[in-house]
Amino acid sequence: MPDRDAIIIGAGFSGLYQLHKLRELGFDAHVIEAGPEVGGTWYWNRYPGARCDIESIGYSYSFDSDLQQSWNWTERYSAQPELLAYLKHVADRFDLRRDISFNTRVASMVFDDVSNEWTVTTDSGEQITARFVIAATGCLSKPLIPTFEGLEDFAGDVYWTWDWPEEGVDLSGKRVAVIGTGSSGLQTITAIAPDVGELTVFQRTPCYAVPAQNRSIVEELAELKTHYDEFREESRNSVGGFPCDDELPPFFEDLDDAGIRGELERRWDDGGLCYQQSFRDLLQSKEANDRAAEYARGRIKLKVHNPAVAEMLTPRSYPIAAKRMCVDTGYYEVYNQPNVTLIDVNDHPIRRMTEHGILSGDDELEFDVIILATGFDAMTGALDAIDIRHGEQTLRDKWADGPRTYLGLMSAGFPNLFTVTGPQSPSVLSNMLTSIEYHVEWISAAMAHLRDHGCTRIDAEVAAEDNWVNTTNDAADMTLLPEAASWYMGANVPGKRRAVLPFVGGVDVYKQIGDGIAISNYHGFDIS
Ligand code: FAD
Ligand code: N01
Repeated sequence: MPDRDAIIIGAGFSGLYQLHKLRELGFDAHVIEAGPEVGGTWYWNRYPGARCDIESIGYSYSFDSDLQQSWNWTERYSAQPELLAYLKHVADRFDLRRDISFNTRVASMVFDDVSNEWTVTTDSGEQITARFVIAATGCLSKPLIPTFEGLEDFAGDVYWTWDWPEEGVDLSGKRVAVIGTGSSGLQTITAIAPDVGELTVFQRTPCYAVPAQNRSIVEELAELKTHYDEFREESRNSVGGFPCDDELPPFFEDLDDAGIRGELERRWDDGGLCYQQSFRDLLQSKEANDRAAEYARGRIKLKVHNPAVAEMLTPRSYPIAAKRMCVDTGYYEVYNQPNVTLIDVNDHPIRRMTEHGILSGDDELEFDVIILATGFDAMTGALDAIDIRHGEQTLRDKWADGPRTYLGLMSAGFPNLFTVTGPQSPSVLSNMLTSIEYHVEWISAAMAHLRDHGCTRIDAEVAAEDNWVNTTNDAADMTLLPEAASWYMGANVPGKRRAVLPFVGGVDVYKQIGDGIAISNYHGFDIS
């Protein structure tokens, strides 16, 4: 008998719920977490200004009505301390900590065909056997550390957004450089701009940022809670895992020019990522996309006083929403401050770091602090970092030309290994909480199904996987996503094979497929 029914890797939103769910079903499960605390994303990303960009009432667990009713979100978009407090509360409320090993990293795991067990080895050399392993390792948990020459020569302080010092950093009056203008950079820049002495932002590609229109929801929360069940049901059956008036017509159908503009204006002013669902075919139709992009560019221009800076901040090289959109709370206005400078690294490349700062083009710029907000090896990075083996095959080798999965839940040839929000599932194209809960529940039901039928092994069939990979790639090719060098495509990681990593068909469609497969006795899975 294995030591455990299941080892779960990671104690973020996914791993915590997975542990709770398996316990509820009577499985003996244990979590291994590299960090010293629960929270995953919300433990590691403690940088100033970090907050979610899906509304808190949706970016939270739905599985327990009492939890949902008793927790009081204070803002439309919660800040990192509140999200971490929530995850700590969940861990305590459901007594999860006693089954979590902290400060422990899974280094390798190997599957035994005779016993149908995984042997999991940690970075301290400890070995644990388990019937199942559930990788709840996160889509955005493996940081991308660019190799800036001379970084070690820099005499000032270097901070990474994904591992910000817990005690905080006093940046007041300092000369600060920020590299990266994705969501993390944008939130950091906005939060620190009022305090720093001088701020220099190094931008490679401008983002499209919609206003958050963040606000206190203390007054409206009681009313929101009365509709929670309907709201969650709508979320599960929506395109993006969060209701956004999904029934909108495709571009041009029923809408004249004024109607199109009105729709864009309404969504922009309402704030948040629903802007990218202004038209159902915004990611398919170039014309629809151009209209939404042009409108966004116009709104950006209105916020920035200096036309040359406004132009630098205006994205033109890729379709809107083909890179993850950002949600801002005063980002563009930062560039109206006299102590803030924007540098386009395409015109002034970062040649190297020096003792005093950064050699930017031909100029050495002096800084006290450099902040790196350079992103993640998304979706496959955390799994690639583990040596996952079955016989002669490693998952890393199998995925060298791009991930191959069935439903983003399993990869053929690696039995009894499930991935929560794995590649080729909606994951990062959705409200992750909706997708996480769906996967945790699907995996748990599959494990119970095996147990109820006296089975000990489940694997994806190669033919089913090939079919799913082709379906997801074909669907992605019909979108504009491949036109952007984004992390959705793996394009931000040097040497990584470009492939659209998430499933683009929507949470609602994916759920119908996943439910259908489960009901049909796990069609496409080999169970014995
Ligand atoms: P994570 O939270 O990433 O947790 C994975 C855990 O696994 C980590 O704690 C990690 O230490 C651990 N781990 C990884 N490898 C190993 C190993 N080998 N051994 C042991 N432990 C390991 N999504 C949204 O939908 N809305 C948002 O607003 C949103 N905001 C975000 C903001 C930031 C700053 C970032 C980085 C991401 C954001 N995301 C958002 C995506 C976010 O990652 C998910 O919403 C969600 O938090 C993922 O939870 P998870 O448990 O799957 O993974
Ligand atoms: O990472 P990113 P992130 N020289 O990859 C630049 C979620 N999230 O951590 O675009 C110069 O988006 C890079 O440039 P380019 C969300 O899903 C959510 O910000 O590759 N620049 C880019 O500007 C998000 O999408 C929130 O040309 C370099 C930036 O660094 C995902 O996490 C908050 C460089 C990286 O941006 C990742 O976001 C935070 C180099 N060598 C994160 N290398 C919310 O708001 C990279 N860059 C909820």
